[in-house]
Amino acid sequence: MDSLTLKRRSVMKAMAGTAMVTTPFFNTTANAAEDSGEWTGFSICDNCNQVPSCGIKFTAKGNYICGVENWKENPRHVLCSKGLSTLQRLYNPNRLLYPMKRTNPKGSEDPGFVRCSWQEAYDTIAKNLTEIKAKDGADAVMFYAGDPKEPRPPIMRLARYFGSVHWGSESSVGCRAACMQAEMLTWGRPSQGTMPGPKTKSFLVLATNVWSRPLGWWKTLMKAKENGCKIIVIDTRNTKTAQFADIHLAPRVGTDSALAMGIIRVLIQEDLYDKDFVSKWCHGFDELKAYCDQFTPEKTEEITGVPADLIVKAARMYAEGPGSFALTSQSLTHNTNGVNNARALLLIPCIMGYIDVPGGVMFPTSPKGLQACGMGLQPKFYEAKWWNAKAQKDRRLDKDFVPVWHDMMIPFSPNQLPEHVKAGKIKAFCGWGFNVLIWPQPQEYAEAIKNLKFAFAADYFYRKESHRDMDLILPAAMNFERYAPFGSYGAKYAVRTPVKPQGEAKEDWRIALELGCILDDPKHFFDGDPVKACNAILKEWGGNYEEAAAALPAVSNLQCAKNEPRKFEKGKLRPDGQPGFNTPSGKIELFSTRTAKFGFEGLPVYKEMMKPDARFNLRLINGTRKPYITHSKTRGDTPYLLELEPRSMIHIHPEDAERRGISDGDEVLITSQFGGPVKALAEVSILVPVGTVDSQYGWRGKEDTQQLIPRQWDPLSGYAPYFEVNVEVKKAEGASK
Ligand SMILES: Nc1nc2c(c(=O)[nH]1)N[C@H]1C(S)=C(S)[C@@H](COP(=O)(O)OP(=O)(O)OC[C@H]3O[C@@H](n4cnc5c(=O)[nH]c(N)nc54)[C@H](O)[C@@H]3O)O[C@H]1N2
Ligand SMILES: Nc1nc2c(c(=O)[nH]1)N[C@H]1C(S)=C(S)[C@@H](COP(=O)(O)OP(=O)(O)OC[C@H]3O[C@@H](n4cnc5c(=O)[nH]c(N)nc54)[C@H](O)[C@@H]3O)O[C@H]1N2
Ligand code: SF4
Ligand SMILES: [Mo]
Repeated sequence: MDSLTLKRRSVMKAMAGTAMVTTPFFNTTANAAEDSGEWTGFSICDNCNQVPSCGIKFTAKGNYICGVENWKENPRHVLCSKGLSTLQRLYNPNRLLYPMKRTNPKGSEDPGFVRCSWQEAYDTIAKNLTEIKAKDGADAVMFYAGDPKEPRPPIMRLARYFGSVHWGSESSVGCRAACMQAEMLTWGRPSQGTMPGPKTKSFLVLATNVWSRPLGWWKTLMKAKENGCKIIVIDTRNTKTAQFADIHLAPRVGTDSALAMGIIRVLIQEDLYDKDFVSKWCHGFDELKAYCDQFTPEKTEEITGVPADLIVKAARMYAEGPGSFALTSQSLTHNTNGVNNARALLLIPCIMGYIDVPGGVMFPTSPKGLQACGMGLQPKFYEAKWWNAKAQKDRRLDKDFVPVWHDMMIPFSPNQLPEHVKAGKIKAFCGWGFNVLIWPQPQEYAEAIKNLKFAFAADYFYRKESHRDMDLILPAAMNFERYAPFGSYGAKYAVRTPVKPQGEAKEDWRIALELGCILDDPKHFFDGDPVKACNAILKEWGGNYEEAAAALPAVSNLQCAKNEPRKFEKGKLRPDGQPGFNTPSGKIELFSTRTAKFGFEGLPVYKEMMKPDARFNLRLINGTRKPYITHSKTRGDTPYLLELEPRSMIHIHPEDAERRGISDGDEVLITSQFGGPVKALAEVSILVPVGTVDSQYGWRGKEDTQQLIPRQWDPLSGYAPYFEVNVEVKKAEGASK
């Protein structure tokens, strides 16, 4: 018997009978679960996944959760429609509850999935991955997580110990990480801005949709306005936030770099910027000044569509600051000049010197090394050093595709998966929450999955378009059924008291850790126990899962340095302790030495978007957020949300609708140069400006708008132009209301 088989056996033995972990502090819950008494529990919502997750308090009878409400001690505690309806998802009869294996050859319309045991599933995975590693090397196995952010830390650890550098996630396909990249290029760390406080005089909302934020976001904004803070919204559409703003600048999609340069020019010409801060702490001001000179208010109006006088007015208003901003968006980066568009806007608070000052953009202090869960949670846990070492970096397949991204980010860009599979460089795929509809031209990614030697995915549901050609599908436990990860809110953390998973579902952390125990040393994987893994992370910051559970409903604290302004002066923003910022020049980079090093422009320059023509004459924003939709997920999983919007809808301006003979509620066909026609219902609305339509991505079949998007990329991030393409919209033949 080989050592792999031995390890597998011992793990399976240890797992036998562990339907529920029996750590002592769970006894009350576990007993309650058995005797069907009523009890109160706590969990974290994972439905919109991008925000720090909201806390949920629930009432259960035995193992059955019968009600959810706001967990008011949690820093995020106002549940939205999606959070409140997670119970419908939990008890959806279509849930995937058992491991499934295919019985028909790949490519068959019916894959013939049948139930199998976890033992068989793990054996199959171990056998295939070990064989591929022996023959083609560990890098031929790709590890991936889609939008779900919670499972990522142990998957990264699994990839690292398996030895594959090919870890990719939705953040490296196309989410907020390209904005993060813009932030890092500018001041050397991620910062999506600081919500306005008592000292904030002006606040820029950068392409952030109120419907994408937790409800508390809107309340903070309303309060700031009441306190006299001026709100400037830069958003192509006439959103709720835009209507409430003091000034709404509505640039055409993808023209934000021109708008930013126009604003910067006013600030420089009128001597409103912070000269002292710029000369001491910024790199590249002269280049910026020379470049922005061409963006006169009139020229900027011509490019962006924003009236010249409004540009001047907004610049002056922001100069009244201290001012801050919110860049929680993904939208700015979803075009072929995306990172530059985001970077250019970030330079506005920089030249105003609003950086790390009260009322401005305060970089928060967090427990040392704490990162967003989606980026791995803790460098020590996912072993950042290993990922960043040259030996690993050099092997990554995205090195030539996106050199700047490759240089600075840990997840590799998986957007060339079809090419890598064709070239025989990727042979196997291990996915958690995998959805082909995330990509433009999804059929090419589905084809790539089909052509792999081996693929599995863990999910809540069986998704035909993504899973049909996989070898195995594993049932993932939902948020109410899992311990890991804890909710993380700066220096505070919140733990969960889960119910027992339905069927044979397992939490993602457990699946990744158990696979680690089988493929590597169980000691590296906390014997497969998610709570032990959380404790290894929390220990670094003085936290502990059991103690935090005993303190519920209160949330607990982690060790964290006190925040103070102007940390850059005291060497607190750089790993070497020197004053300045963590960029190659040590300063805020108005001109990026990093992008220049790779042959790109150092300044965040303006570039023209794809041109409309006589036929394809409406710009499509393919995927803006709505309060009751999350990506592709909420459509079939949650009947309540589906009831609110049962079909793909597009917004079209009344003038554009009239010109095309389209009335509210008509069925329309959308076509682009790259695909279609795709069906949707029209909602005639001034939410969108003339010349622009918006849609929801994530609908399936004839409503799948991803067919309209080409596989073209922003060379800095590798992101697709989801929001750049021009389309034709016409009334469907015989369409009626
Ligand atoms: N309800 C809900 N909330 C969510 C999600 C969800 O699916 N549903 N998803 C979560 C995730 S993963 C993410 S990444 C975030 C995304 O969060 P956001 O980026 O805030 O959401 P979007 O609605 O895509 O875009 C924000 C705004 O950008 C504007 N916009 C589009 N293109 C441009 C442009 O070129 N320039 C300017 N200035 N404005 C532009 C749009 O009009 C829109 O109002 O939301 C998170 N929250
Ligand atoms: N056209 C267009 N494309 C886009 C975007 C856009 O705005 N427009 N937005 C981009 C952005 S910002 C994002 S974040 C992505 C969305 O990223 P996707 O990965 O496409 O997100 P989802 O549709 O939520 O699908 C995720 C899958 O994960 C499963 N799942 C959910 N939670 C869990 C979990 O905890 N564990 C496991 N194992 N599975 C789970 C769901 O059932 C679903 O099958 O799309 C990107 N693509
Ligand atoms: S905003 Fe809504 S969906 Fe997002 S975490 Fe909070 S309750 Fe869940
Ligand atoms: Mo996202």
